[in-house]
Amino acid sequence: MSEQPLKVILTRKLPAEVEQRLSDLFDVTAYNDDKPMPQPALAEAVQRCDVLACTLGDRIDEDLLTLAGPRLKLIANFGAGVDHIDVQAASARGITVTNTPSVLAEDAADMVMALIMAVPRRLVEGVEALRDGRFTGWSPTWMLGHRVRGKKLGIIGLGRVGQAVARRARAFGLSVHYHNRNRINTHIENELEATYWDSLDQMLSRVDIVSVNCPQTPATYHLLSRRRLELLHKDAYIVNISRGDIIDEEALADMIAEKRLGGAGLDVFSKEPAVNAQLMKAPNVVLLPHMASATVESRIDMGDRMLINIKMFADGHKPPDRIIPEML
Ligand code: 8YV
Repeated sequence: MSEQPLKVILTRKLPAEVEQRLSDLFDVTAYNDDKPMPQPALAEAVQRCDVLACTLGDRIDEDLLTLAGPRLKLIANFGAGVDHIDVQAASARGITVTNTPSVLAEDAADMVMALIMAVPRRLVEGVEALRDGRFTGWSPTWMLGHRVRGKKLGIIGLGRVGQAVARRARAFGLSVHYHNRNRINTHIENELEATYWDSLDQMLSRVDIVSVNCPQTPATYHLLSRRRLELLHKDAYIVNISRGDIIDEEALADMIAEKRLGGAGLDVFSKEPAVNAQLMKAPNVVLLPHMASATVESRIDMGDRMLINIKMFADGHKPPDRIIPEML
């Protein structure tokens, strides 16, 4: 590595302390806007930096990577999901891609639990009823939701976030079921008292609540297809804080409108920031603006994690959070 500090281009405004720490170590150019960097600016950035520090919302596809200059050797993503980056194309050009896993798992799992509680217990409907002046006093028959305790939770993807969800879910009296690309080790399975389902279809037909916690990859695109959603019973709930396209969103919206599902708690959408109009209107859904990891603590930790990856790379080591294309 040369003595010159690496040229790092930040595609998005990050918490001030993160930007400061990065600037202390590297030659940083920050894009000081809280919007995704426009594609022409990204094209210009990849030509003149050693490290592109990007985030979700940036489209780092093959066309963009074709324009990359010879200096670009690391794409350090601020965030866990890398579905917006063509990791194969990067790897083919000798560019390493890293992400920031682990650090946001606990906060994301809290949000899953918040949605698991909010939908069956009609939290948002209750707040709205009160604000609209429809609360005329306690009633034995008004605002009845459904009990969470005793329900079966099916987690799709028992990685870091999925495991953190499972731990919380047990405390709420839910039984934990999971489907994962590979069965996890027995020690963790026993600790979580989790039942593994090799067949996603079979798990879906038996659970009451589904939590989507797998990454979006070509293999998980519309994993919850219309056919699979139809395997769920009509009072089942779906929670998704991962990526919108893992669910066939139109099918989900239709089924909710037709009362063939109990409801949904969604933090992510197919065409963010646009939200499906049918979902917007449904009373039994809780919709959030992609904020599962939105805590000051997570965002600072994500920044630190990104910095560690860049620093390790700058020092000539393999960054800890390398994405291995074959693992996607
Ligand atoms: C989300 C994210 O909260 O890191 C990402 O890629 O999108 C996070 O901000 C994530 O969906 C949690 O699983």
